[in-house]
Amino acid sequence: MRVDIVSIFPDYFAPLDLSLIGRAREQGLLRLAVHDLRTWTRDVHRTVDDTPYGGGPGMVMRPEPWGEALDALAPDELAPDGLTLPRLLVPSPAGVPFTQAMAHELATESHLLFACGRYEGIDQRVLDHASTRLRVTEVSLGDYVLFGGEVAVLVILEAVTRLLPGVLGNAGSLDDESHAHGLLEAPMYTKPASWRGHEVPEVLRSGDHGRIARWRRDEALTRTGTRRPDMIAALPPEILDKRDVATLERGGFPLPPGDVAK
Ligand code: JAH
Repeated sequence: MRVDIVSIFPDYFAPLDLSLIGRAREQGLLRLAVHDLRTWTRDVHRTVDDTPYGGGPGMVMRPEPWGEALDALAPDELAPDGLTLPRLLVPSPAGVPFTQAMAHELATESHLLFACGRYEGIDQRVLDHASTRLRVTEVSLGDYVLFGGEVAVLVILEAVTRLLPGVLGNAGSLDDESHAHGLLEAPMYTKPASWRGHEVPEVLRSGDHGRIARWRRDEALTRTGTRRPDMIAALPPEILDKRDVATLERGGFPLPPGDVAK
């Protein structure tokens, strides 16, 4: 996968040299380049912002540098493979919610291009114009406001990169994790069995794999019911068996609408 990032603060992306993302880059699984938006300014002050039409506080990112940046990084001419037109992602509190499902979808793309806004955002015409050539998605990580899109890009890239073939050693760990099956995960423990007066639950030391699986399922259900009732309501009811229903009813959690499995 190829990834280009455009930002007025390229130093924010230093962590992408580290850890598993750094290794994915060294292995050639991820070809990542960070670009300074000011590369595409033409005035002596390398200005990227201006006052908003219609008035109001703050500044808006000028369209011209963004237009030139996107022209340079997503040229009109397709490469011979016909697959190099990138998907343009723009973090914004006004975007569509970023989810694990979207991370999986983005992990299938061959080229992602991230545009990091600052101030009150990017002139709307940049996205309107880009939409005539590229697939543009404004994406939100949650209902809060940051100084700019940089940290959101780090989050999105981490979620996507770990899904790329060859990046995670153990492929199995992707299947059971939270959000893979619509429930939060059961708590995890390691040695020692007793620590500062807190014990590892006996069932996990029993060696009885059936009991352990049932316990973990019940913990996942009750945790999700307590912390994320919205996720219980959104479960496909057919993934719940009779024992799941009994666990949810015991906890007083409402069942998702529809028929559960036998
Ligand atoms: C703030 C440009 N959903 C997280 C998020 C993403 C982007 C921004 N804020 C929050 C943001 C200012 C300018 C983007």
